[in-house]
Amino acid sequence: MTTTLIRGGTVVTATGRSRADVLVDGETIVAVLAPGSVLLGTDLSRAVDSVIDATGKYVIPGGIDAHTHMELPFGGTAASDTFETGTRAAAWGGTTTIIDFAVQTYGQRVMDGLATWHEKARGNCAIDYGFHQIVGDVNEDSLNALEGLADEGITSFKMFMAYPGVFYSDDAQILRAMQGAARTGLMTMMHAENGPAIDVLVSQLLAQGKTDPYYHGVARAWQMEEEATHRAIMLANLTGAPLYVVHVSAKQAVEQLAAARDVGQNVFGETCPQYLYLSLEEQLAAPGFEGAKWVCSTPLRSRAEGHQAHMWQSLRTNDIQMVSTDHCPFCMKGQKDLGLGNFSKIPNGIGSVEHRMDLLYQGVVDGQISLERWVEITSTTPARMFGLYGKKGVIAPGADADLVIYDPSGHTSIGYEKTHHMNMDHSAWEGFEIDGHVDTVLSRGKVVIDDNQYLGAKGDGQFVKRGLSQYLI
Ligand code: DUC
Ligand code: ZN
Ligand code: ZN
Repeated sequence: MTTTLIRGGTVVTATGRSRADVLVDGETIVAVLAPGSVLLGTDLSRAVDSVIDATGKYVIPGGIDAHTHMELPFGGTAASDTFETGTRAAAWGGTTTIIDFAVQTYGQRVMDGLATWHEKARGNCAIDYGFHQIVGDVNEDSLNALEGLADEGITSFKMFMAYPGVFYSDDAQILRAMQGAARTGLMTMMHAENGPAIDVLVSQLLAQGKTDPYYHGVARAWQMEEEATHRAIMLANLTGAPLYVVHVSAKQAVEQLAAARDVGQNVFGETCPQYLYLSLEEQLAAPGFEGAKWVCSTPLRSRAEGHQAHMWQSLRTNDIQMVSTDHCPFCMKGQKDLGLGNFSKIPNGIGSVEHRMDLLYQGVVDGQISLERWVEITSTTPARMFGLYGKKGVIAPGADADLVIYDPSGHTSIGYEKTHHMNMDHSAWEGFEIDGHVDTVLSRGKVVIDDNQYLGAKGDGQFVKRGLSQYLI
């Protein structure tokens, strides 16, 4: 077993920061020590196999991106990152665990869909990974399958109120699945947009010749998100199921969640970097077909209406609990361009798995969130929300040595095709400058990124079985 001492850094957790040394034995953190690293008279730096100097840097628990879609079949194509390329890019950006979505397609059995996702990921990942289960066909058989999901280490499942004819579940299906969730303690995750109403608006816009990417945002109006969020909350309220709404982008949807939480309902919301930084006016409305780079659902919202500022505020007030990426990359050539002349055919998704930690750290620099809150919303809460806490999301003896050494004096220019590691021919983040840098990344004790080099290997990452959410009551 290799022993490593990370010396001289400032250890930052969700609850505070302090100068401390971190001792790693094999894959596990074994001690967090007062600086100086002397234990029972022994200078630890002489006793260990390797020493990493973290002087002037932050030592944080590895990021957990609880919402990714590697290789997701969507819109007649598939997300361009494989588990290999996507998890390697995640490691570059200081994320050491992803939770991807296994898909049950319409007519398929849940456990068959899950088996397919295991096959895609097994032996290919650079970092640890878990799965949520997408239930694309709620029927008697899939409801029964949900009962056995926790035994597989999958303690959350997602349904869609959008995408009729693909992933869509109607209210009756959602109600039945939530009844199961209330019984089993599985977390219900919801894509909350009113899909059937959106489809009417899409047809009307196309009939008027409004075919540019911008109209994707017009069709998927905030009212569609607010209404669906409210409906999901009410169905969860009726059944007693815990509810986690994914990729919240509209301030009105946040208000629905906040109101439910205020009266004691166990509901949660996740947002994504794109809803903090990007907008309908600046990105989706870009000239020509450029806006296709930012077609995702829920869509980017209007800055004039104040959604982005409200989202940062919600992170401060805990009306939104965490930030994932909804990483779902598509190349412009051969993928996004399927929607030339018809915005509804543009595959939905943005690639961000590599940039989440940096983009949120910039929020610290800009005074939007505290350093501790950065760690909380990118690592600790995801771990607690999805049954990983203890092993992940914390720097403490017994935890996996998933660690990031982050340099606040460093700099990262993100986004250009040649400077990121995601399998994309463009970047949604081109031109973003970050006042910080991911220097070193350890994944279960192994240094996988150091000094701008990738030192890991395909297959380093293991499937992680998750327990129930810590947020259940
Ligand atoms: N939204 C996206 O942007 N892509 C994949 C699926 C989704 O819900
Ligand atoms: Zn979704
Ligand atoms: Zn998603």
